[in-house]
Amino acid sequence: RIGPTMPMSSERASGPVEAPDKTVEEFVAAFLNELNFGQGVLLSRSTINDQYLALARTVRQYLMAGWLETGVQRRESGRKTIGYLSAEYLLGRQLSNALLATDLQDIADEAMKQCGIDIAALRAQEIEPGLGNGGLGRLAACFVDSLATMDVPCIGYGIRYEYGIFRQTFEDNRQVEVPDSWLSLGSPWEFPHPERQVRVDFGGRTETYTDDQGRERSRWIPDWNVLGIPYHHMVPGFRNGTVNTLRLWSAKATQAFDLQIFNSGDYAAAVRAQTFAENISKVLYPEDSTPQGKELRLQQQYFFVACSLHDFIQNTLPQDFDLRRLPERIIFQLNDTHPVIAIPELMRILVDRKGFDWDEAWDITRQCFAYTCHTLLPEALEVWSAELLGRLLPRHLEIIYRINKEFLEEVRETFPGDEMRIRSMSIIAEHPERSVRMAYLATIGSSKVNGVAELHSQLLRDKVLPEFSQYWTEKFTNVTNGITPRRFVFLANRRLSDLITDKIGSGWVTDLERLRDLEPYADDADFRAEFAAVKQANKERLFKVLQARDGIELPEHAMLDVMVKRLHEYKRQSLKLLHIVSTYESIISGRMRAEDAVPRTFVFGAKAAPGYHMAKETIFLINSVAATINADERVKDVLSVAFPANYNVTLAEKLIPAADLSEQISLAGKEASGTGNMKFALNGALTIGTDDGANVEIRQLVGDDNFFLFGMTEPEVEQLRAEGYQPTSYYRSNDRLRATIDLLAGGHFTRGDRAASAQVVDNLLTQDPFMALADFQGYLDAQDRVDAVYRDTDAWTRSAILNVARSGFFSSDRSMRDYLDRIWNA
Ligand code: Z2T
Repeated sequence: RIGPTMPMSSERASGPVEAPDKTVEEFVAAFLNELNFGQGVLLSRSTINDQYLALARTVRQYLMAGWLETGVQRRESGRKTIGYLSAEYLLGRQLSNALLATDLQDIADEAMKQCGIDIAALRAQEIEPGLGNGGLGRLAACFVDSLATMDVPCIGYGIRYEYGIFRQTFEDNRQVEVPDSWLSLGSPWEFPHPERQVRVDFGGRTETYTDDQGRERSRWIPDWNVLGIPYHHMVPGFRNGTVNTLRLWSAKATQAFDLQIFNSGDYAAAVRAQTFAENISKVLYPEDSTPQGKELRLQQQYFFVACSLHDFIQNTLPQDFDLRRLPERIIFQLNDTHPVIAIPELMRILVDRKGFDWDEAWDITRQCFAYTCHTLLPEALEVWSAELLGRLLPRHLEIIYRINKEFLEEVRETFPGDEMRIRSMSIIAEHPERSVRMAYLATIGSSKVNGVAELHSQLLRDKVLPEFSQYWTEKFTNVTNGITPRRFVFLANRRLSDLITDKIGSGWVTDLERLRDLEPYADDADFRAEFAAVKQANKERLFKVLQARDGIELPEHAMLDVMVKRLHEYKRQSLKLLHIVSTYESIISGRMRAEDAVPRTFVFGAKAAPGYHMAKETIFLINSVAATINADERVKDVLSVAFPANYNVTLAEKLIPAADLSEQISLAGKEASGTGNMKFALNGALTIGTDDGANVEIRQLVGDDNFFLFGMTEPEVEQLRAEGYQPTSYYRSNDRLRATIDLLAGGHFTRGDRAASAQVVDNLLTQDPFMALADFQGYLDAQDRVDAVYRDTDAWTRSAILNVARSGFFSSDRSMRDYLDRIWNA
């Protein structure tokens, strides 16, 4: 068919907003209309990208009425809104999710077929918005999905980075980063609203003055500013008509800013100044959980927080709203400390701009915030130097000092003379330089503080914020993370979804605990066969993807053993590598016959922060080991190692449903929660894991028989550390470990170049900060247990089914219920 076709009827354009009918005919008509009138091309002349954009805009039409209607309802109802403040949203592709939410998948398939288009090619055209690093950003995306599905009012606030997380490529086995220009081919999912721009001030100084009532007050005289332009994204609920909003801010130079320099005649400087302002939302910082303390990052944080607070107070509340009642209308959830500058910002708005007394403003402010901590690593706790904060946000620093002074006075009343305690609770650290501890500010300025898994919340209370948890026992709580079953089961694993729905109906998609009803089928041989066939089909689908995407060829029948997550020493990809090399060494040394090994395919997916040297060396070594093993005839089809580049949400959706074994092997006490672990369990992989993060809860739920536990517990880690950990003693006393490390160190995987593997190996032997060597033997033993169960196909499949049936708890819908009940009072 060749367009153009009739435009949409004119009644529709002027009457209430209506979606096209959910028929193939109307879908085709709307699509051609978008192609012709939106994209300005004929079908016969259109590129795949034209077609993708037109399809996206067509699906958008089906969401529009719900979006506008949700907006009206939200304004009229006066219900409390969740303002989710997050510097990251790792959304994944939008097209498939929107088709799923609107239940248009089959109609769109058929409509495209009628236009002679392969819809799969259009889906593949979308560059996923990678506006996050990993777990924290993906969690934010799952949470907004759940809130829309539960019809809870939520605005997700964040930053519209022009470049998201870098695209990873490999050159000579080393990671090379390529900028992710996700907007370059058009961005059909966003709605720019330049008319709703917000001005954000920076720099300058403060001065004191006396107000009309004779009170001493402070005012901020900033010296530069930028504009924030909001871009709205739809967040569709699952087939419920609700569409919430994600509001991402983009920085633009203000006219005042460039004109000033422009008038001085220096045109080049004026243009430079513009770039300077627009740099603020240019690029996502690629460090997962180890912030770099860069000035631009603080600018990003304040930029999006200032825009968001202003937006909510000025544009979302009714005119003349009494701000004393603000806590009835909003709760700002702080996704880690990245948005914590919102606390002094709200104080500034209330005190400096709205004329509130300090005490009343403070009372309001604390009720409007709740803080989620996502880490235990001391190096990941954000601290800003007072010098930098004072230079960029002088009034905010002043406010922070006052918050601190009044808080410490209060503590002094409870604990007179306990100056040690006072110092340890101060927001301000004095060494090595005067600085602001953002987690303390967050804790003091929030009504609730939560960790992200039971163990993590416990350690947060006991180890990270012990004085605070004693002082405010009620303030601390846990909400275990979750994942959206829509994207990570229903969308990613259609085959499994159909099998489940066939047995227990489709209610599980929005009520995941219903998966319990699958338990009896674990003992049903026919069901097990079907379940195993689904897994096999998912593997074949994955292998096709890896073949097309990376040219990787994998054997059809091998256990698929997967470790996908950011590259971090605490996550211990190096321990996984030791296991692989050890198995390989056993075979090539003749200690084990290849025929006796359970065939395994190991898959890694991991990005390293560009400045994280040891992580990049580990990537190099994994790639080197992979190349050597894959080329070695002695282990052909018994051991294979694949490391597809650029692991992201899109690849996760293919990889996770295909996995047999999920690797969750962090050193106990280091992984706050993990969420990949939940995705694997819900897709029928068994976990080999330590007693860490949400692994603890997964094991409790699925049962010890269906989980391969190994390694030290957190108290054992502490004890070993206290005794003085010596990795070489493990190397000396364990023959397997020694043979493994010697093979790695001897240049076998690096064409005889011993130096090439030396950094990772020496780090393990001399520092081993995350005690991989101490857990090595336990890990191998657990892997032997994995092999034994895997040989018994029925036993394995039975366990896999039970993992699915018992993991309903890990729905992010449940996480949202918990936040609503325990934190938001909404
Ligand atoms: C992050 O992804 C996580 C924690 C951070 O601490 C920062 C980032 Cl970017 C500051 C991860 C945790 O490592 C992971 O255990 C957890 O599951 C995830 O956040 C979501 O809570």
